[in-house]
Amino acid sequence: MEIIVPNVTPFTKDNRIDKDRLKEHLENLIEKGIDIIFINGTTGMGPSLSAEEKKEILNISYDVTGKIIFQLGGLNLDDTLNLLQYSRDFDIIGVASYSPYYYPQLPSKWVIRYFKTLVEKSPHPVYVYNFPAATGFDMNYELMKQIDGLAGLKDTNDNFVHSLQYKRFLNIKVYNGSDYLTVQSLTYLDGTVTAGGNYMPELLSLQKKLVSEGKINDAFEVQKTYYKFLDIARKYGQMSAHYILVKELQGYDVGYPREPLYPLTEDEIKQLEADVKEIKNEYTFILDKYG
Ligand code: ELE
Repeated sequence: MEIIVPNVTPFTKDNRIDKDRLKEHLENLIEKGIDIIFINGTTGMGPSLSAEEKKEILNISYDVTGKIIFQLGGLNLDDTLNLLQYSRDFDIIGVASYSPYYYPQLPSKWVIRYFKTLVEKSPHPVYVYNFPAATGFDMNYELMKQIDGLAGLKDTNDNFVHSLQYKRFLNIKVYNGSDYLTVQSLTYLDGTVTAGGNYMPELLSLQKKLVSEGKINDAFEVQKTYYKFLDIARKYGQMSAHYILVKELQGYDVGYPREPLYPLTEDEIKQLEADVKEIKNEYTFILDKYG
């Protein structure tokens, strides 16, 4: 069972990747027990990154750990195949891609062909990143069944039955990517991919430990606290709130998101800080109680 964090990508004020901050952040996540880092995911603003930047992030991350799933999808297949080639020299867990997105009503045979091409050309195990709410396309288990050689799938989906179907009908690793299904995914699937792990790695590791010890009810108690901070993130726009929450709960700066995902305003930051202050004691209390 694995806990996977799709890391935030720190940008500088002038919109470049902030290497030092990215490194510091990943070091902290690994130290706190995160098993795998999912780079260039949604939380990492994958669709806003150029192919060169995706490479740069792979290089910086690899200085910290090889426990990486390298998300390299995009709408220019040449770029994606070049990134696959480039990844050859890195000893990583695997590569991943979301399905081609934006274009409406893509014939599923094209999407299948896309993933088959990745499997054929990849030097690493290939994971499908299914996020129908974002891509407009659902790589359901019936489509997945038509692609041989896939290593696994991350299903970012609030419909847990949908995630369970992959486990039931396919012999691959299955992770659910909804922040609110961590304990459920650790219990019934191969693990969880959760953005909340960026700012709550201790609570995430604790959920894994309790599930592995069979203490599911305790894990649910920890998850209740996890939920409270997730709710705060969503109140302000989670993609940008992540940057402030890392500072509040982990104590270091991860820079800025990339516009048009705008950073929170000063007023929003103040309100968020007040929200965190109200429940921050609970974070340490729950760690002491169950840790
Ligand atoms: C998820 C989001 C999902 C994380 C990634 C992820 O960033 O690559 O609101 O729970 O659907 O996409 O954290 O957010 P919710 O897999």
